[in-house]
Amino acid sequence: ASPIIVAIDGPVLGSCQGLVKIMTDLGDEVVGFKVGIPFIIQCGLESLAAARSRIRNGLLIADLKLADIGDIMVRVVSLVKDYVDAVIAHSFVGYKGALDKVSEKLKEWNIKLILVASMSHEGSRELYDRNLDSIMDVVKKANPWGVVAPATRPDIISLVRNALGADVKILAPGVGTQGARPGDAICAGADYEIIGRSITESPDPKKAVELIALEQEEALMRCRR
Ligand code: BMP
Repeated sequence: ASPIIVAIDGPVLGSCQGLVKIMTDLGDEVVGFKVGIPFIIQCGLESLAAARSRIRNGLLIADLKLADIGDIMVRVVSLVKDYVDAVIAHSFVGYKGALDKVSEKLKEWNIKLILVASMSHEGSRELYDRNLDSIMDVVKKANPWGVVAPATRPDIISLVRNALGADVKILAPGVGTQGARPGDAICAGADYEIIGRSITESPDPKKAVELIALEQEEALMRCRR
């Protein structure tokens, strides 16, 4: 499979049931799928449950962007824990009384924790990037399976990789619609590229994935030469 995680931020292929179809069609071509809040609100947990019961290959991530006190974040995750392999939380809430509780509970539930280390939009510089050292301290304490870092700013990906070492997965959004080129984030140290609209809104998502995968391979050949 190519190092792509497909972001699903709403009904796909024209409906909520499209999730099962796109996961079936692309399941062998990509590493996994990230389902966002717009999809969960619009399509409901039953759509997620349907996808989980039918599709078993690939990672299924609930992008809840949790940012609350620990007890409430745990309560939110308990609602999706039977349907997903991983959840995404913000790191700026800190460890004590927040991510400590999430981290502990997720271990018990065998669900992977992914923390936002930095974001792909311009405003991320205002808070996340300016405080990257403190953010990295929080991330290290929470000991997540993976972090999100921006494909739009590969220099930040390299800093995050250096700070966290090789064992933490780096998932990089911002490819395609937001302007980053396929493969550049991986060249900078990311493991996977999170890609949404340029796949889900393509008339032929499978073809879109094939073209992106090709571009990733070409970029890797250039940077690893
Ligand atoms: P798209 O490729 O359509 O721009 O989608 C990117 C996906 O990654 C969206 O689901 C968005 O919520 C997510 N994302 C992002 O774009 N930037 C971040 O910094 C963090 C994200 O999770």
